Amino acid sequence: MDNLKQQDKRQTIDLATQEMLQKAKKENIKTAWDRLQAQEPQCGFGQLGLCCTVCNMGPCRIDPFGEEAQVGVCGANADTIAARNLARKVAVGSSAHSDHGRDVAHTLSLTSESHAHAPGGHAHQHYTILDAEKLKSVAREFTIDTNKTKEQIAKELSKKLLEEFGRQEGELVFTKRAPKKRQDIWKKLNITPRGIDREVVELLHTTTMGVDNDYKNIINNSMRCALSDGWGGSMVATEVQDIILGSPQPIRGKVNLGVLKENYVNIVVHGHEPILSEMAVRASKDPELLKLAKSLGAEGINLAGICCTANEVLMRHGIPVAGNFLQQELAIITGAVEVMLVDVQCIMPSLQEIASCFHSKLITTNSKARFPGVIHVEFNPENAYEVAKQIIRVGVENFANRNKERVNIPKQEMDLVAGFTKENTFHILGGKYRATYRPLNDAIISGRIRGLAGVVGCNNPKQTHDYFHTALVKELIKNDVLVLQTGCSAIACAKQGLLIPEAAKIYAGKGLQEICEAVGIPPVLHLGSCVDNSRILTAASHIIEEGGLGKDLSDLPAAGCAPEWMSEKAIAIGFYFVASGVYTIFGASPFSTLGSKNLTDYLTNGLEESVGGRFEFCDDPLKMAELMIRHIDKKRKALNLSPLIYQ
Ligand code: SF4
Ligand code: MSK
Repeated sequence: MDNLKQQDKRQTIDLATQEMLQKAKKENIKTAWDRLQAQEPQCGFGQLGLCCTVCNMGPCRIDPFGEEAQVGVCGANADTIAARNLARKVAVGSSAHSDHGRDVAHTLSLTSESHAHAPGGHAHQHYTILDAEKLKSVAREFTIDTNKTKEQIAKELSKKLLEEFGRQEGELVFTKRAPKKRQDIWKKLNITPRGIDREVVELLHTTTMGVDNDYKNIINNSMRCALSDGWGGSMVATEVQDIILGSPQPIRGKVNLGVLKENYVNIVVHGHEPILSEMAVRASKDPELLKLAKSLGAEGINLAGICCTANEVLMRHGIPVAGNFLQQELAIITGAVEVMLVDVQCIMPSLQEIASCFHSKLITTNSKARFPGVIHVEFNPENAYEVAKQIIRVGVENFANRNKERVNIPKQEMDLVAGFTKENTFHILGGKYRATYRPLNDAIISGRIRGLAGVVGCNNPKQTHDYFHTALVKELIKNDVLVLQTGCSAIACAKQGLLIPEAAKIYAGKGLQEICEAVGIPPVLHLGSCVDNSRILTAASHIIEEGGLGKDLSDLPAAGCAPEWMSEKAIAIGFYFVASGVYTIFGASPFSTLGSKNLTDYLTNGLEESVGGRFEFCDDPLKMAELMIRHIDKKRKALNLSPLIYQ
């Protein structure tokens, strides 16, 4: 374990964020950074994972210095308590992604039956099958005869996808995308995921009082649950969103709070599920609403996003991204947001209080995510366009209430290119007529590209906002590592100009630079939202299939990292990456396991022997880069690859 070291004491490296934090301070508005300060010192037992509230004989806590209580009332020791606490987080994280997947699969079902149509509405007011090719290719994986209409295929596919959630036996169909060797490892360890819901329920069951007391077994079951997310729920979400909303293509966009526009009605979409925000994009172009906006003195309607909903509408429509997780409050503090429309996940409970300091209206749309006293407009796929239009109308009408004296939109905005997928990235690398991973594999084999890194995850006010993402990624590309990103991490690096093709010349090593310049891609590829980490799994499987880089995902010269994570979903992602054979580093504080030396050792060392991947905890971005590069070089050596061309 590395020393946990905070390199940068600033709250954020992002100038727009700095400016808004000053405004917040001046106006006496509290943000996540202030609330963190108010919480300090945070609970030491919680940090070590040694507090248990599982049953009513507790709460129990283990003395970390070994002087007093070493077991809870029931006899559970530090290993059991810390492992159970962690497993519950894996279950929650997996359930969040997977429930998202279920909702999207349900929308596919409605689409196939024409229920997702507004009565009498125009085509753009409906969900339709926008990527028929992908529909057919996914349907074939489920052994569906594709010699039928799109709607018939969609109906059968949605049924089979929904059955994956309730499946009691067997294996999730998407696990067959993994290399054969990886599938065998899962079988040997009995961690091949069965049904998605089953894995979450079973894991939760094992963590209740008096069930599983073997920390290794708890971690193995946690891996099976997380695999049902990565190769199940998240993969369903990604694939079906591509089918009904269209597969992304590389697209230019803009990022940071400067995308909010002073003379426009600003509507900000925030959360994770793109089903409603897709309709918000369409409704923001509605002539009736545009006319109304103009009649109220606005030049138009400006839609922007926060967090992963932002990534979804960016990838498919080039809608600008106002910011990542820690900027959600700051977007409202600009004083220029008429409506913040939220769906589910990563929405700070503080938003309503902050919105109430301005004219801004917070609107919830999903019965799973309500806030007391907040306007709720329930959305479902059948009424999506109408709901989106209704919400945007609220925003347009609210424009008149904006206090212009209090508006302060930072100037910072940056260009980016997003919209890479496991399919199109390699069309690009292979050229129009060579849709193959061969050129990518050859670039790695020949030593132009050193390896691959997945850098993903959130922000956390415990760390200098955006610094860890960008310092790590700059160091990786400087060393010829091609970086794949999702989530708030991609937004962080985009704000620093790393997601434009020109970044290759400025920041990348010579080998990576040559590849990027030859095909016109940035050295950092934005693959989408958090559920789109599943794109990284399938891309990695295709690379193995292409040949020359080993037989299993753990053979690849590749590593993963979540430098500024905060969400339980990040833990689930980490578990499915590690269980898929990937060396994965987590920044910020470790998973609250340090109170159990055995458990921490198992996560950071023991797992490698069984699954080929393992966790690392480190709080220094340059050290993270060094560790990832060291791992990549170790894998290159094991594969007997050529030395790097330029080193
Ligand atoms: Fe305490 Fe055991 Fe109950 Fe946890 S399960 S609260 S350790 S008695
Ligand atoms: S939104 S899960 S803060 S990446 Fe996916 Fe960002 Fe983390 Fe939420």
